[in-house]
Amino acid sequence: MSLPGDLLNEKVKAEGHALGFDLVGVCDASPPHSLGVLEAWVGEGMHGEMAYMADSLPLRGDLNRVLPGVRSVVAVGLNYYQEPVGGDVKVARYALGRDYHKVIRGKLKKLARTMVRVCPGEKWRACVDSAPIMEREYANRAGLGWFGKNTCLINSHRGSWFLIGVLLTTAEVAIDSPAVGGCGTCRKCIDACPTGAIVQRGGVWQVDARRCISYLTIEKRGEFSAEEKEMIGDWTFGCDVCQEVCPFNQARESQPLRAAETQEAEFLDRRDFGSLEEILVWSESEWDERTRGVRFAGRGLRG
Ligand code: B12
Repeated sequence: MSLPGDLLNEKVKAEGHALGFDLVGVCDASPPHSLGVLEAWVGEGMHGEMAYMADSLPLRGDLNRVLPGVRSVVAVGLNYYQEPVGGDVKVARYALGRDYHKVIRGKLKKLARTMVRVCPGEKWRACVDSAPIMEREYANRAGLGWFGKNTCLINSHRGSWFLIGVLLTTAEVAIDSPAVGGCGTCRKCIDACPTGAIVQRGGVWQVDARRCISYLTIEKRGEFSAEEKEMIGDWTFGCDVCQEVCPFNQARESQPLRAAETQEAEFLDRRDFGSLEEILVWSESEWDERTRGVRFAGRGLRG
């Protein structure tokens, strides 16, 4: 027999926090409200060459496709903030350590195993970017944060330096309130973005991936045009500019959780080289050996 929904909510939060998640919340599994925003974004071609974003569109409207009978969504957030220490090659903070997909999925699977014991007969499925799920919307509905103008999910106390994972379940877990907040008149991220990638469409702020340094350095295949090279500057994997300038990410005495260093040892900077020149003399096997499992190594030595 399963526990009542409110006790399940308490249990999943306690277990989630014990596993190291900084944020845990629950929402219902009804279809996403913002599918139209995604459709318009893809319709305008803002996804660039990320064909998976267009191909998976028809699947994103119903979580039953991912877990038949799903009733609740547990959303988790894991802080990855750190000051880079390992070298002078510019890598976005989320990619300095072990691949977050592996780290979060590992913890979510542990959480799922515990919850199966608590409510036998119910199903739990861990997802981190791996399934066609609008993670930011469900995380918003579960109370983790609200949509900033840079499109990142921002938690009023913690800012936006957290990664998201979700655990779908057929169990009926009591839900939390959606996060509310907003950027007000602030437009620091829009003005600071070196490539003008943050644009407004129909009153909603979006990132035109084709101009986003993160997309250009991680997702885009093939050669860069001269304009793209100029846009990328000295970033080698991802970009943090729109988060670095965000007021919600500035440490303050009254907000000790903003830009607090991550407690996740697996995320710590694993670059063991100083400069790009050093890497360029490595062999493929040396690269594989020295960057195994590290997120920024995703594009390989040539990348
Ligand atoms: C494709 C993708 C990218 C693309 C496109 C980014 C983008 N903004 O769309 C690229 C490669 C550029 C990218 C970059 C980055 N990404 Co990315 N990315 C994704 C992915 C796979 C899908 C995002 C998506 O659906 N985009 C389509 C657009 C239309 O959706 P959206 O921007 O989320 O917009 C929503 C809001 O605008 C919302 N909305 C706006 N107003 C309102 C109001 C209400 C009431 C509601 C309900 C909704 C709503 O509606 C839209 C649809 O839901 C997600 C993982 C996932 N499965 O969701 C990770 C994800 C969004 N990325 C993440 C990260 C960390 C990054 C980077 C910071 C990495 C880096 N340092 O380089 C950058 C940040 C760039 C930026 N400012 O977005 C995290 C974000 C965590 C967070 N706190 O928000 C995610 C969630 C991955 C994860 N599992 O943690 N990413």
